Amino acid sequence: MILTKHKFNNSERWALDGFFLSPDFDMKNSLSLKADEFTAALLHMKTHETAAGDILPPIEYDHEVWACGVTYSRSRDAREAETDIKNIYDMVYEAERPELFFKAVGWRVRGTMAPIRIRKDSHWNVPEPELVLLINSSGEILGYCAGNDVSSRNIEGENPLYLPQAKMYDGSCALGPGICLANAKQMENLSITLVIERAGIIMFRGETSTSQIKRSFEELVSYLTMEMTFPFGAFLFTGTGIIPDEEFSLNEGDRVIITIDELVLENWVEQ
Ligand code: DO4
Ligand code: MG
Repeated sequence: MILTKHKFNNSERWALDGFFLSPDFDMKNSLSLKADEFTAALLHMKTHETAAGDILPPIEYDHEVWACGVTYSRSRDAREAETDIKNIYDMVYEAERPELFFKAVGWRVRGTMAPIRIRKDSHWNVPEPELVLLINSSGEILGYCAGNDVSSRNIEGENPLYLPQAKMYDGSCALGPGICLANAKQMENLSITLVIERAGIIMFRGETSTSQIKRSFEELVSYLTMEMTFPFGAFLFTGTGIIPDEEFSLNEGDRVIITIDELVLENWVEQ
């Protein structure tokens, strides 16, 4: 089951598998339901109206988006190479406590077929293709979408304390195209691919699988929810397992296509 959000008649409507949900559907309050009640509510709200209108990011304006880091060995290795401050990424990769950081508030998130951005004060920028979890207010995993944690490598590499500036700015967070409802077990072996095109030419192609992640999705959620309540649920990036080679940096106009199983998130880069 895939949940999408659409711009329709100057308003916004959620849809399930291509059919609008009733206009009364309230995503935020529905995320206080338990997982089985949430699915039942969606089925109850499904209409026979075919969904139409541009696809919006599958999130509400004041939802919080959080992110985990260094959960795949590729992420640890690339970051150890980009910084002079040694071992911190090794240490967090091996530590019991994962890295967690705030990424975006819902209104700042871009959807599929929308622009993402690179910072004007950064010269080394990459997309990070990640599986993003949707959790409810009880911390249950309800599903996932594809996410792009667009990042500046030189700002984070200069000093890890600059991470919020490397990762949080307008156009640095994309989610979409919809939310695939699934439990953690069903997410254990999903393929993730990243393709970057420049003027119609493929500049980079990388692939991984969620089976390569160091930690379980439940573990990541348990740290996020340990000392924070999310009455309306939350989104959680689970870290990247694909980082382009050191020579690569995003340019204005590049197309970034992230595929996670059947979900395809496509964006282009604006300055
Ligand atoms: O430590 C920096 C952030 C790591 C990250 O965003 C990732 O591994 O995906
Ligand atoms: Mg990341």
